Amino acid sequence: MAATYELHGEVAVITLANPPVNGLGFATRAAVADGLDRAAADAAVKGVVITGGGRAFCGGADIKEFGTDRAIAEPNLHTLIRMIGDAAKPVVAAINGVCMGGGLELALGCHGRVAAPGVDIALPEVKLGLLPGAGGTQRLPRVLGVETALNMIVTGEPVKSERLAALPGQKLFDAIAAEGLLDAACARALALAAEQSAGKPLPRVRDLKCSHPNADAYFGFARNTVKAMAKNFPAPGRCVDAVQAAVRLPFDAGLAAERDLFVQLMLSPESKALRHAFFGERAASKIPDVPEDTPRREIAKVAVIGAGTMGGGISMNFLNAGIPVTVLETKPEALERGVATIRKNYEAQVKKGKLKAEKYGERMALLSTTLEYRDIADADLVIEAVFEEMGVKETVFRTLDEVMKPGAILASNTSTLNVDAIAAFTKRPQDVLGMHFFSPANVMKLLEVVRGAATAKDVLATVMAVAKKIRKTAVVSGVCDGFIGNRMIEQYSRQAGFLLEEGCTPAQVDKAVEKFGFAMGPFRMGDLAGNDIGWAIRKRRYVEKPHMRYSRTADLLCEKGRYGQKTGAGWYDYQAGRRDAIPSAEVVAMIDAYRAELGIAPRKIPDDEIVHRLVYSLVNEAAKILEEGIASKASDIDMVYLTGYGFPLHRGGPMCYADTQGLYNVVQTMKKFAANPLDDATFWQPAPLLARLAAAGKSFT
Ligand code: T1G
Repeated sequence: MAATYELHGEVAVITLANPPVNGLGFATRAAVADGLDRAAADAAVKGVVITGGGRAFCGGADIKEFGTDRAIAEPNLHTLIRMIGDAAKPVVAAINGVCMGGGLELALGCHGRVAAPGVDIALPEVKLGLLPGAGGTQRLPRVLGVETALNMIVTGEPVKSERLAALPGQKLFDAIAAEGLLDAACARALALAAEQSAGKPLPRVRDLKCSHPNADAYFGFARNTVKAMAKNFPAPGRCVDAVQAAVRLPFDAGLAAERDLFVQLMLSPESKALRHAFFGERAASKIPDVPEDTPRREIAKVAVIGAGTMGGGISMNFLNAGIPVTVLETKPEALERGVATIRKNYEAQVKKGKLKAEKYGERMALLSTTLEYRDIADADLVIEAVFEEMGVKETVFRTLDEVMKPGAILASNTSTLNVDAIAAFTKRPQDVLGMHFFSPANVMKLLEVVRGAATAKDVLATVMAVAKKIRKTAVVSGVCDGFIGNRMIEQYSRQAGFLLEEGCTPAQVDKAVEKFGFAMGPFRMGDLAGNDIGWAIRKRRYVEKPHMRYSRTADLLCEKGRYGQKTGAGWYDYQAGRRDAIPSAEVVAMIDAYRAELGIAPRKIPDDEIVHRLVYSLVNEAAKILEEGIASKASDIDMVYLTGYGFPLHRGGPMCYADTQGLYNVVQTMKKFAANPLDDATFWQPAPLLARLAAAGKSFT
């Protein structure tokens, strides 16, 4: 049942019942409409209350229905809200838990609104690349004022109900009911019925005036502010247009203007990308063969082996979540250095006002250090973050196997080494897995959870739940060289090197990719992360994959000691203490000389070829990863790239972007790349899955 109907004295109470957040899907809308009809037909009913069952009043329109007939099937949200406003008897919303998007728009269509304190009130549509499409841009300004409403609509951020109720002159809430929300709402409905009997018309938000004393100046300012913050996203600007229409036009004309803007945004690639990312984030935590109710182990204490950059950052994630951490090192000075770095990071946040001093103290109080393995024996989860060399991992995991209590989860932060091999150093491979954090570990959202062949399901379920607690986007990867992200980035880096050989400069490649939307191009990224890291990995791969050709340009750079920002020079030059990447004549000359040595005549390479060779190299490798089962779904791969590699959110990730280009077109473009003798024809053979989907006119997602 998508909504229930029951009488509370002379008031009919309609309760939304579409768990988990009472999304206003077709069934729910139809059930509410039926309830309204029943109440209208029942002479004993004097008023109606609409409320939400479970933990939410309503989380908005049912996004899962978007793009299907059900989303617009009558009664659609507009019709339902109009039915409420036109009802002969008063309809009051009793607002609990969460009231967002279409849910708030439904409440705004009611004649009255009573909320519990602490309710999250929001119009978050902009986060999906949309705008409130059921009257929110026309009604919210009428009850909160233009500026407060526009700010909420453009940011999409929730505001607590009691804060809004305290705003002078607000007409959003008739009351805040700390207790007996339903009774208070029923009383309000009966009071409105009594006023109505005395000849007072039912109050409707649409009948309120909407104005601003300096409208043109204010909206001009708002438009400029929004343009600056929403570089690749059209929705915030359209939100300004819709709210301005509320000031300029009569209500129904404003509603029509809002509708037009909403439809434009719904069809935009940016909104499709954002909706894809919304569901992708939630889908990532679901592992096909691990049931949601798999029991989890309790993680009350964590140990981290290694107090280096990664170990320190990893520790901070748990301290931030209020989980005690013991950091183990082999030398006191390493511990001191590690703790000093954690302190410095927190102090910087306190200085910027991002962290309260007492919170900083609380977190540091949860941190302890030791040189003795016996001191971490009772930890529930231990994360190894030592030097990326299998011999060192072996020593650590053999020791952990000896020391750790039964049932402790043993995780490695390795970024490429074989997790099954690591698990084999222990007698408890079922308790071993990879937790690959991305640097800086206390900042980057992505966590690759690497599932070993023996990793137990409850260990996986536990780590996925811990990841949510430390606010990471966890994606499960199988075991292969580089897991998901780094295996794909290897092909991306190869293409970047080939582009230099064929005629590009580092700056040209970076500019093209940054124009596409990446936070940083491959060469600026290399200078930031350290070119020597890739150098070390390539040396290992030259041995393991002799057939795989790489451009020598990156090796030549490292042989000159140009590791990047940390050595003051990399692909770019850097001035002391500054991070600005200055194109380097020396590096361009080095590439020119190397190109001449290879006998390659440089050619002008267009930006779209640069972008497509880099992005489609990710897509082709990803299709193999998907087919091999290393990743279980395409959206997981997109989440890896959106949260760990700076892939532009408005493109939705490599797989989503390939789908918007059409897989047929992707394959045709790859054929052109395969025909380039200076490229890698073998690599550009479409992955079998990609070829099959393209031939069948299908998509990844
Ligand atoms: N539609 C469909 N499913 C939804 C949903 C929605 N609006 N909101 C959440 N879910 C699913 C979610 O996918 C997950 O599913 C489960 O509910 C729990 O979500 C006309 C057009 C409400 C604050 O943008 O912000 O109204 O993975 O894990 O942490 O103007 O969900 O379990 O299968 O996030 O407690 C506008 C989006 C829609 C709100 C709850 N509304 N949702 O957070 O749970 S567009 C939104 C949220 C609209 C109108 C327009 C959060 C939440 P599964 P969760 P949570």
